[in-house]
Amino acid sequence: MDNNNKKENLRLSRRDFLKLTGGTVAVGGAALSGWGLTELIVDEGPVKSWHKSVCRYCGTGCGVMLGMNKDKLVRVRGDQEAHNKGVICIKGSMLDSVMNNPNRLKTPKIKKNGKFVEASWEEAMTLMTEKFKESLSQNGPESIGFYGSGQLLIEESYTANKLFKAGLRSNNVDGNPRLCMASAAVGYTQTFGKDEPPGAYVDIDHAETFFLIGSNAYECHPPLWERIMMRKKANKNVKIIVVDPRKTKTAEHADIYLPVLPGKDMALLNSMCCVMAELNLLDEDFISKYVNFNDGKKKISLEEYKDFLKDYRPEKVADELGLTPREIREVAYQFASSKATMSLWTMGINQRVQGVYLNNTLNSLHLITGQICRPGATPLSLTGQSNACGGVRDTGSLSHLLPNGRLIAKEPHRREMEKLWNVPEGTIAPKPGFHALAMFDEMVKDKVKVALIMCTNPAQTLPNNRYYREGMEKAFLVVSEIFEDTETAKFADILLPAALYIEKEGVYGQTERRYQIIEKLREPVGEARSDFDILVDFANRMGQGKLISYKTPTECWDEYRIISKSSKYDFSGITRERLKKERGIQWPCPSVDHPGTVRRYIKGDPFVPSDKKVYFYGKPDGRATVFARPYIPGKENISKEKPLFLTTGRVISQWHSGTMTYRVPELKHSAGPGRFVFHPQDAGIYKVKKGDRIEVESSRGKMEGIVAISEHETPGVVFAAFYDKTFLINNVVSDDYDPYSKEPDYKVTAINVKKVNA
Ligand SMILES: Nc1nc2c(c(=O)[nH]1)N[C@H]1C(S)=C(S)[C@@H](COP(=O)(O)OP(=O)(O)OC[C@H]3O[C@@H](n4cnc5c(=O)[nH]c(N)nc54)[C@H](O)[C@@H]3O)O[C@H]1N2
Ligand SMILES: Nc1nc2c(c(=O)[nH]1)N[C@H]1C(S)=C(S)[C@@H](COP(=O)(O)OP(=O)(O)OC[C@H]3O[C@@H](n4cnc5c(=O)[nH]c(N)nc54)[C@H](O)[C@@H]3O)O[C@H]1N2
Ligand code: SF4
Ligand SMILES: [Mo]
Repeated sequence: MDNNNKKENLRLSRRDFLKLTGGTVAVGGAALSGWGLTELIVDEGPVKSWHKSVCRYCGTGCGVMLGMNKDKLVRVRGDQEAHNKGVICIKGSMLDSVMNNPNRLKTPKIKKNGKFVEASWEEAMTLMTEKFKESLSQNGPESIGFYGSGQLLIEESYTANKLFKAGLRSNNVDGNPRLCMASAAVGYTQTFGKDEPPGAYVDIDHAETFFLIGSNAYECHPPLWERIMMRKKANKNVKIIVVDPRKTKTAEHADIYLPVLPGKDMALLNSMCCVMAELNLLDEDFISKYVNFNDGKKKISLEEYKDFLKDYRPEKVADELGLTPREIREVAYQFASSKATMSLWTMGINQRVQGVYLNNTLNSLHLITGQICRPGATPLSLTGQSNACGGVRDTGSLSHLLPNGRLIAKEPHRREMEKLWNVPEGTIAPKPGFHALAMFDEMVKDKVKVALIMCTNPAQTLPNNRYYREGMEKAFLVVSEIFEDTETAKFADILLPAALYIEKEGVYGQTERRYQIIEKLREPVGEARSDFDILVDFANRMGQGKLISYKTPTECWDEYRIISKSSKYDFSGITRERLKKERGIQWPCPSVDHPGTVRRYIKGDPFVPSDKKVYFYGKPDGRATVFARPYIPGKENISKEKPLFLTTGRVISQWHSGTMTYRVPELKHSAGPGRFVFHPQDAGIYKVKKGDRIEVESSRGKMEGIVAISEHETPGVVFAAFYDKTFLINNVVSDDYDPYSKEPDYKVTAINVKKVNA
């Protein structure tokens, strides 16, 4: 901990911080020194004790040191001994402000005649139980649902999943990772036979080419961006390629920037593969040993795959992409010929109607060039939420999944889980439940009648929002929240006050298969309870006390840890004791003396036979699959009537629906209110200027908002973030989704704009 205490005597008040930065976003990869600053700005009194923890927010999963003064969080700084080496971002550094907010929801509330009335836990839980029981007996298990979150702890998601699927016999368990990681998860599973990435963050320190596509890492994964910048500083051969319609802060630092038009990346990736084949840049040795080709229905040969690629010659697709053939060739050559290429992508790829195909093809680029299974050479899908990987993907808390990569639809998988959970054969229903959008759609259609919503704010974050709100209005909703004034809380029939972050204990799993623990450092505010305690109590009241027999997160972890033994996720060696001591451990980790696995599918991975260098053990023959995936234009395309693309996303200082970060004055000030952001050229064409009020119309509806202008945007593309609840951009965002992952496309909506007369 010595390292962590070095800077203790340097302090800056928040006011000083704002003065210094002019209130704007100050921190980012461009200013390497900026990171030091974030360690200094939090000062709420003397620290009595330091505790290692994990940041609450994003999938980077930064290790943080929390300075406590009795039960008050007074200081946050990056943990020098964690993978992020002390670097954290502006949101993480201000966690104390959220923890110390006085306006938390402190008691349960029940809606009576349209108004919330304070209630006891007993009253709230009794009513909740009655409603679920009534719906189950009158309308069956399809009429109830659980809508969870990649921000719940592993023990919480695991418990909800087990309770609903093996106890209440409803597979209607889904959550916000469906809006976020589903395409990456399905993409990995199809390519490698198993979800979760083969590589790790440490590959950043070895890569020579970074291929960032649909990722604004500068704003959304700042410490990883910082790490990329450090790598570039250390090695002059390092090249950064960024593919993004918007000239983001990430794109600004690229060596090669491809401003591709929204929605068309499939043509680009196939074109890159085509160039690689034409220029003999394929790694035929790697291919012959470890790769199969498939057209989606059957195995094909390498020659047939090459034939498929011929339609994507750069000259054929460049116009459609808004690029030149030369740019495509340059990027393909750089990707294939560099010593080690690492791809990083996020929502610009996952949240797309072709999200799974895009993920498949990104994996394929690595497989056909042999840019995989070596230090620095790997595909790495960056995770969004702090616990989307560990909490939801790994525990199988989505409507089609069971724990550790098992599928509801596969009978042997159901039988296995029934044995492990000690429930009679046939308990788990064979039909997958409703995915996120379908669950709310079925509320509109009155099929799903009662649901528990935990740690997520769908009334603000679902696309085509007005439609799904109809369902929230109709159904009986129990909402577990930390604040009362969220958009979703408005639709609650019962509001349950949830404990937040260090008011409870549990495990988070981030992007690189690393599990880390958050320990409880103070009591919940008011009468708030952890989501874990709420779920265990609910299970008992529903007569499922035998199934959910554990009482503490530790007991739950031990059950789940042992269950993992019979899967290729095996993390049975990651005990609570180790988590408390170590800075996270990467699975597979089959025994307590195992150090964890940094890179999968190569020597050192416990599942790779000792006589093999590379082995894709998710597949029966040990070979990964390269799919020939066509580019299919989406329905949301520009036309005379809708001449602009709307794309949506994030800014560095705000977290999703803003319920936490928009309450922190410095972060609110830094982001400003939600706006439609135009490129100056479009502002000229559409005759709008900063501050104008406009109406935006899409296929899903209309909304009004204020104009901002920025050189970071691209002509033809309007950007909007979704943190401001007074600017509900999801009212106009399309809810078209990928047919395989069911992940909605928040990135491509065709719109027209009209000035509103004052
Ligand atoms: N500051 C901050 N950080 C966060 C979060 C947050 O709320 N705030 N949330 C976390 C979560 S849950 C997530 S999922 C991640 C998201 O992290 P990112 O995916 O990096 O963030 P986004 O802003 O959603 O979108 C990324 C980029 O995709 C680009 N894009 C849009 N359309 C296309 C396209 O057709 N093709 C390509 N190639 N690119 C396109 C956008 O211009 C944008 O720059 O961030 C995590 N980190
Ligand atoms: N337009 C547009 N919309 C998007 C996206 C986009 O790119 N564009 N991205 C999508 C993606 S990738 C994501 S991940 C989603 C995120 O969407 P959401 O999950 O809906 O957004 P959050 O604001 O993270 O919601 C978390 C909620 O949980 C509450 N909360 C915090 N901690 C706790 C806790 O410990 N327990 C409980 N019970 N509650 C707690 C918070 O107050 C907040 O209301 O948004 C999606 N929506
Ligand atoms: S990058 Fe993500 S995990 Fe790290 S401090 Fe920022 S919000 Fe927290
Ligand atoms: Mo996300």
